[in-house]
Amino acid sequence: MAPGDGEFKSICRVCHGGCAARVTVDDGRVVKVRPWPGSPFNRGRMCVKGLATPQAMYHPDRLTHPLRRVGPRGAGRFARVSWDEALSDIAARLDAFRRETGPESVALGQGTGRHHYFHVIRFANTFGTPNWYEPGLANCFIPRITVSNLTYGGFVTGDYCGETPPRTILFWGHNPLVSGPDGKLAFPVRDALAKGAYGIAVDPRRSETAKHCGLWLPIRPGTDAALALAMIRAIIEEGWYDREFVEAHTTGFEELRGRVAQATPAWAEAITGVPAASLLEAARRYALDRPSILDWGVSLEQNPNSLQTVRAVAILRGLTGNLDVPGGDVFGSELVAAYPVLRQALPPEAWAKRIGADRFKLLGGLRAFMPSAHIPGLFSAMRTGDPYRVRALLLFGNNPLATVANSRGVLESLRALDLLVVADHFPTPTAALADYVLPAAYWPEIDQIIELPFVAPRAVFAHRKLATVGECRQNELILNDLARRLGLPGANESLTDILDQRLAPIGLTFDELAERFMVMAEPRYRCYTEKGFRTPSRKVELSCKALARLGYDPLPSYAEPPESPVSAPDLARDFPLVLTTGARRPEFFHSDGRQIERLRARRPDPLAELGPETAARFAIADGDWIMVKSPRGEIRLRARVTRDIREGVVSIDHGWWFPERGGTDHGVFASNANVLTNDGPPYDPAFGSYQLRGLLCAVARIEPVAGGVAPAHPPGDAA
Ligand SMILES: Nc1nc2c(c(=O)[nH]1)N[C@H]1C(S)=C(S)[C@@H](COP(=O)(O)OP(=O)(O)OC[C@H]3O[C@@H](n4cnc5c(=O)[nH]c(N)nc54)[C@H](O)[C@@H]3O)O[C@H]1N2
Ligand SMILES: Nc1nc2c(c(=O)[nH]1)N[C@H]1C(S)=C(S)[C@@H](COP(=O)(O)OP(=O)(O)OC[C@H]3O[C@@H](n4cnc5c(=O)[nH]c(N)nc54)[C@H](O)[C@@H]3O)O[C@H]1N2
Ligand code: SF4
Ligand SMILES: [Mo]
Repeated sequence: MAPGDGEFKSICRVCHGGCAARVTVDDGRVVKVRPWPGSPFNRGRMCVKGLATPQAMYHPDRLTHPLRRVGPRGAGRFARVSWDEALSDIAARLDAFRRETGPESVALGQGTGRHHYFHVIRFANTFGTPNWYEPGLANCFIPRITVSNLTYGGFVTGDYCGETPPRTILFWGHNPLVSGPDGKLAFPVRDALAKGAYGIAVDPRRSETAKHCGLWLPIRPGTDAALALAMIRAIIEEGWYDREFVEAHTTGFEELRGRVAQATPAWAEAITGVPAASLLEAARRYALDRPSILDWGVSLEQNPNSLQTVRAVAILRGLTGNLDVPGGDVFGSELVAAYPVLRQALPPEAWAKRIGADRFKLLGGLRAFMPSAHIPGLFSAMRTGDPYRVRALLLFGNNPLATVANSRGVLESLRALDLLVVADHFPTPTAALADYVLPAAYWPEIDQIIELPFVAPRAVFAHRKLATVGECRQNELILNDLARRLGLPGANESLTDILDQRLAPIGLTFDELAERFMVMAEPRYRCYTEKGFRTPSRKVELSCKALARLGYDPLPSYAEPPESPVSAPDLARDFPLVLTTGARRPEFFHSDGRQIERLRARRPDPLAELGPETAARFAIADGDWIMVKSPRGEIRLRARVTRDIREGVVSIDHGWWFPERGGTDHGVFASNANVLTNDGPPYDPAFGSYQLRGLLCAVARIEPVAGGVAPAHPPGDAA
């Protein structure tokens, strides 16, 4: 037995989740990952992705040492270098850019919220660049958080683990049995449904979650705000709202009532395709069969009316009093101190240079929850130099060639850079374009505290480094090393110093937390009865004054998606179907995991789901390879013909590339949903969100290859 061998408690972070796990280390290697039964969140269960952790960590493709580009950009030729060589050259070049074209010409990017999230912001602030991004700021989760803060003074989350079970759960554009996002794991949701909660799903697909629901509302993608407005109206006009709560704890009721006056069930049915009777039944149950959870997803944010869509849905909680009550939606918050992102280090003149901040005030302005750059604007600046040159991009856990809208535009942007640095676990298509590729640590290889502020009850766990693979390093340590070389403020603070600072409010050091593994807060309910809600009015803001002050509509409204059969009938002649992208799959996390054999074996091909009538119209059979085309491009996927989707809608997977394929782009343009999406305007006026769900498309069957045998990758691809 080597020192450090044994069995350890840890917490899986392949997704946002946070399943407590038992990790077996033998001879310095992680050999097994199993669930640990002591956490109320996963209760002794884990999913296939988490269980495949050892296969991912020791995969032959895993990046294990730093690489420097030796051929032309994109040729995919790299040479091994030491960490010192890589980081000293990167630091020298960043320093030169800072002096020549200003710190704002250096951008940082990261993928969806992972352990290093705040450290990337810390680095950007201390380096002096306002230009960092994360896909969620405009299109995922931050609109929900911001709207919750504005409407009821904090983010709320379903009380799945409390003593009072919910009676009704309204799942809106959300499939938590698969996605279990943001710290709320699939398992307690599954248990609540199994114990008899009545589920309602608003989803164009009868998703895994919808299959466990009593009522499915098969909505036309992109029209959620119309449905929500009509539900608001029904709840008000039928008298289903909580009168006492509304009178005592809300403002703007009469204005809201006026705003939704025309939003009849028939009006909403014509727009959304949801039968009026189902809409009324959903509204009645959610309002009256209490306590109710409203569990909402990313679909509400992937459209250019995200602010008002999220607002319309958020208001339902306020009208029905399902807020801060046992078995309803309760407040999450941080148990520990905020990560020291050193926001004050960013000079005021840099704030003004943040790309998009002048237009999208809740994305990049001073009132934004986590001020960041607008991704389409930033990528456009890389390729056009407008409003100024962005010359360098440092990426930590982001594969924009696969996951950012308008993949072809992203390629052009990345090619135009003077310096691209990519820290990742695997050689992705994005990494193939880099000047430096840095090997990042996997979750059992890092020290961190894993906080779950958006679960009930709130929890914090310690993550201990249990193994090291090759020369892989934790992202925070890479950034700290660069910060030291550049002489940035805070560079001498170690990661342990930071973790100890954060844990001070609960009176523990990182080592002490690691001993205990997990600390959980007592649940609290109805705090508003003492101090009111944490909004300026101390009430739930049905009409939101803060929005009005920023120049946005204080009341929710519906806007037809810009590319739809209604708003673009001419285009719809050539592209007659409605496209939605990115419904999550259990095996993969976005673009991750395609090289892990046991995951890929379960889902070998990218899928396009469509209904039997729609398929028949285009002579498509289940299992055929098809072309899905939008005004931006075309990709190939395998058809799944199913009754579990609204007719006239095509739902496609996102994040696809083919690690097994030759070439340097690994077929990232063959089946990638973002070849079809658009990152151009219109944008949501507050968040800068753009349409990923509710576009137009056409489909056609592709001739099967000889013998009808499924090709290893989509047919007809030149690469
Ligand atoms: N069309 C369409 N596009 C979408 C979406 C959609 O629904 N439709 N969803 C969007 C949403 S909501 C999001 S959040 C984004 C996600 O977009 P991304 O975050 O870019 O997606 P991932 O593929 O999860 O992560 C990118 C890379 O991070 C690497 N990685 C994982 N963990 C670590 C780590 O700890 N350190 C480092 N250095 N690297 C790591 C992975 O190997 C992977 O290559 O995609 C967006 N794109
Ligand atoms: N396994 C796995 N888990 C994940 C991820 C992953 O890639 N893989 N990604 C993580 C991330 S970053 C995120 S943001 C979350 C997202 O997780 P969720 O919020 O659950 O979102 P999705 O699964 O993308 O979509 C949920 C449902 O919305 C439906 N839908 C599509 N378009 C519309 C629409 O216009 N309106 C409505 N009402 N419904 C629509 C889809 O059919 C789908 O069933 O998942 C997280 N968890
Ligand atoms: S649900 Fe998420 S945290 Fe849990 S095992 Fe799966 S990947 Fe890991
Ligand atoms: Mo996301």
